[in-house]
Amino acid sequence: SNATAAAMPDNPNKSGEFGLQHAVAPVGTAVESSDPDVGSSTVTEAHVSAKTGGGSPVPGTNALAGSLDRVRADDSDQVLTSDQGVPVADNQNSLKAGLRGPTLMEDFLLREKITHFDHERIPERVVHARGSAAHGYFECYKTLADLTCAAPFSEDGKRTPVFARFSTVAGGAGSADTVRDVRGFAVKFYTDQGNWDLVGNNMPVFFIQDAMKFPDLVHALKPEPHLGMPQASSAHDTFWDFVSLMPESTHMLLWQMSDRAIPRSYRMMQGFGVHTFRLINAEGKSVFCKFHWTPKAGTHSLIWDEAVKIAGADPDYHRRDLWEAIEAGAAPEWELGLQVFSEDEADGLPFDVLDPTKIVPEELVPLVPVGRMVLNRNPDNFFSETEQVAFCTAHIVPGIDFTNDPLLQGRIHSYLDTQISRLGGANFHEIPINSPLRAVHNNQRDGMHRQAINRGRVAYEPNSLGGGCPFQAGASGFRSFPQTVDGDKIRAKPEQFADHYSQAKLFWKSQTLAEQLHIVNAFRFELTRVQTPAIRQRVVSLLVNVDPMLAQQVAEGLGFAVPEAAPVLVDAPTEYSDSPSLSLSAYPGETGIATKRVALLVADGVDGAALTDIYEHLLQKGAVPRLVGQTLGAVSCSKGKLLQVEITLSAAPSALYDAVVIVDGEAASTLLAADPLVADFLRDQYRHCKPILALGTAMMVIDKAELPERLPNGDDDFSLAVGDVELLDELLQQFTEALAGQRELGREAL
Ligand code: HDD
Repeated sequence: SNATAAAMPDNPNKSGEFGLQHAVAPVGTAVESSDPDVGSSTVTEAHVSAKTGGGSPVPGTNALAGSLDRVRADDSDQVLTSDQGVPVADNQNSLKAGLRGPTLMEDFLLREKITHFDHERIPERVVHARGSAAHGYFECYKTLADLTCAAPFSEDGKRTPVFARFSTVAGGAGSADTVRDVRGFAVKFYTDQGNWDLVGNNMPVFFIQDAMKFPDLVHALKPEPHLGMPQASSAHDTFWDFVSLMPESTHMLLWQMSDRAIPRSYRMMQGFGVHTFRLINAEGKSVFCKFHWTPKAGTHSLIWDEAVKIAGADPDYHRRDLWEAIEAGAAPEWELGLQVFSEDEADGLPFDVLDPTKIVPEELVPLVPVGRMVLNRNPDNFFSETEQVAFCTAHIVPGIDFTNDPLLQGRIHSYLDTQISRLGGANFHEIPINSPLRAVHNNQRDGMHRQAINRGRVAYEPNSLGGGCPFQAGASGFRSFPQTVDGDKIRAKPEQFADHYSQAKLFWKSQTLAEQLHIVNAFRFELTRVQTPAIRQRVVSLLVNVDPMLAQQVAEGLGFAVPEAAPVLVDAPTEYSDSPSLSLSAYPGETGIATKRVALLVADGVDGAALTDIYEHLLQKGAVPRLVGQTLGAVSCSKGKLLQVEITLSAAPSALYDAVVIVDGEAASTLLAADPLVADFLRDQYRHCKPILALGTAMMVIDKAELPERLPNGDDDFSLAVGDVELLDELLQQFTEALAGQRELGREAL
């Protein structure tokens, strides 16, 4: 409700949304933003800067939230004006020569309004066009000063504001959230040494090894150019044509066909920096490092059939989920872990750490938790923040450096370059969401849309007229790691890059049986959509090198015999033992049932007392219960008070809920059992491996839907909590435990 939202600490200045009484920042009031002093612009509990907007920071408050106050506009209690601030008397009628006459050229108000409207759109991102973002902070557990002088890791408990954007890759800005795709995981750290962008994905490897192939990959992936189809999908000929001719993509293809590509929520997926990066400490000593984000809510994915249904029922599913969790105060959280290794250790690994199609298995280099990211504030304006945010792999800060990964090297150019076309010029760093908390001082000048009013006559260095300012930071500034480089100019790859299948094998054998089944089904689906038989065959010939059974099962679905294996280019491919951390089942999560959505199916005659108890129980544990009925309005209850239906079966189908509850009540159960929508609802809940709680007469509804009582292998189905009303407490506990964990994938016949 508005009352609870207004009481929320993280969104204090969205007054317009919460009624006039909350208006605090009328148009034109600027919050002090002078003197953003070095080193004090990152909020720890001890630090505040002028750019934070004043006041003592509440722990967990984002310094950026304050710094953006200077540009936040609030229309509460304000008169409508033109862009020039002229009060507008009539916003309904254009200025005409006579009541029925033509519109006058002099109608500057009409022309200003229409002109602005005509130019409201900017080019969408060439990839990752569809995304959602939020503000928050990164908190370092303990200083990492021995490894890096990077600002976010300089003190125990230090908090650095962040803005994180999650995205799909292939689809346009208006495409559905739940398509099969890689997800972007981009984090901008507003550190007190400038902005650091960690622009990663929810998978730790990539399709290609060299940036030279990126435009080819994306052209193959995007809708085919002659007919503009398919939208937001890799299931078409050009994509599979390209990857089948690029055996280095095999490892990534397994990740992309796995459940990682259909996450339940942005809040429930891992993030990876993908490349090997460098950390450098104050003495100039350097180590290699991989970045991992692990969600506190655990890793949870959709079932493919469910993902398809959600794409229709709620194309904004992930966007809504992120927004609602944050508005409800259930701030999503990830732990940052590092894999740190020396260059010598890297030399001893059985693969090249500069190859972005390879992971560093956690069995070889352990993952060390170093901090956490909490996202606790939604943007105020989608365009100004989420759309205009410009991530760039070139944005690094002292203490962090690149490696020679040839994919990363190309990205360093691409991200800066693309913003110039997308955001209209070289001054995109001045757009508020992109501007660093640390003040910018240099001799870059002019250009489209310049905001800063640089004072004085000096815009060059060295100078004497400006007292030599701004002066070089020297040792405290950014310095590249002085790696020795010696070699011939050459267009080629190291030999180890050619070991394309070993890690794909490692991934495959580290999956549970249920996960493997999903991978097989995904390959079958995508390749069935491919029309060219030779392409299908070529993909399967890559899979033969991963696992003959995998190839066999995919080939069976496509109706052909397993083809010969694609050539293996290395003499002695690496043998790995399996790596349990590569299975999604490794991360059940720590947040219980919080934010999980539960449908309580109701009809007249339902046991209102039990229903209210269960509803309260779910609310208390942070879940999101909804009374789902056949129509809106009140239902009369056999016990307890009248209850209002919140949403109907047809408006919010099963796929939108993580679990379902039906309580006792003869009349209600009879009505529900007779409704084919209810049977569909339950079958989908079952098929999507979700917990079901049914009490007393509700058993007749379950029977009508013909749900199996046991798992296909004969085991008990713990996620099916069905029984007499007297067992309510016990069954509710069983149901809650099932809902807190991962899904009962054992329901799917293997
Ligand atoms: Fe990229 C956007 C992640 C390879 C060129 N990329 C983009 C975004 C993410 C990634 C998360 C969206 C950022 C946002 O939310 O605004 N990209 C990756 C990862 C890669 C990768 C994890 C491999 C490890 N990308 C990659 C290569 C190139 C690009 C090799 C070009 C040589 N990526 C871009 C881009 C985009 C982009 C064209 C589109 C919009 C943008 O940058 O700002 O420059």
